[in-house]
Amino acid sequence: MATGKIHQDLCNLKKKGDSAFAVLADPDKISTSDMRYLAELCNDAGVNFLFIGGSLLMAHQLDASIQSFKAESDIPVILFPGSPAQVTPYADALLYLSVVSGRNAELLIGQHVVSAPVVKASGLEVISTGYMIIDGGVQTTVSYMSNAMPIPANKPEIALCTAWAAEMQGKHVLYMDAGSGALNPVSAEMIKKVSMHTDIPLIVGGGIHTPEKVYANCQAGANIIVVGNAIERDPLLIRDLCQATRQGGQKQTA
Ligand code: 1GP
Repeated sequence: MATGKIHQDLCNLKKKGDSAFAVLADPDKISTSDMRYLAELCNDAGVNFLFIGGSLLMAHQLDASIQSFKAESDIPVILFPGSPAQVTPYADALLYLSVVSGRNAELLIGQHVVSAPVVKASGLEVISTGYMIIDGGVQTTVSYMSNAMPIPANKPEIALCTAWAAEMQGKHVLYMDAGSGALNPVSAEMIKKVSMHTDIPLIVGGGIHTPEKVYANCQAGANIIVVGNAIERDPLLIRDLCQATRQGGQKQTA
């Protein structure tokens, strides 16, 4: 399948050993007017991507949130959907997630079949994603909603074999997620193991709060760092997290 510009950008990050920063916005938690403010902060800090979506959305303002953001920013908007109902043509790309860490057939292929006509018609760039939920020390929404066991945090070899399987199945990217609000983010050791031995871009998120952890993850080989909760609590953190990503990515390249 032909891939698009955003996927190419991610492949370039992997090739160069570099990192980029993504803010995760949950449209249930941010008002559409605050999305404009968030866009300004992202522009000023040099954020690379906006991820948008949630395991469970109740407020029906996904389209309006994306439109508000796009009114102020050219940063690409990537859907990170918790369900097929979160596919909308207002975004630029879709992380087409298969929960490869679980054994729930619905999240491996079932919901993809159901949503295929909508995804096809959307015109979105589709980025096929091997999504790996890693135990973050607490039951997260994604872990509960996926009805599947996460990969144990202290088993990097299971993470690597899962990543290999996803890569050999032809997934475009890998996403290791400790889940939003995780107590323990994915360890640098696990990131390094997966990154060193795979050739597709690696996205890492869940429970990341500090520039130090961002920097360590970039050095370990993460190509995109995703932060949601910490930025909801303190939007001004975006600048420091972005800077840590640039510094960590350069270090990875060196
Ligand atoms: C969750 O990776 C994201 O899917 C972000 O997690 O909200 O904990 O930053 P946080």
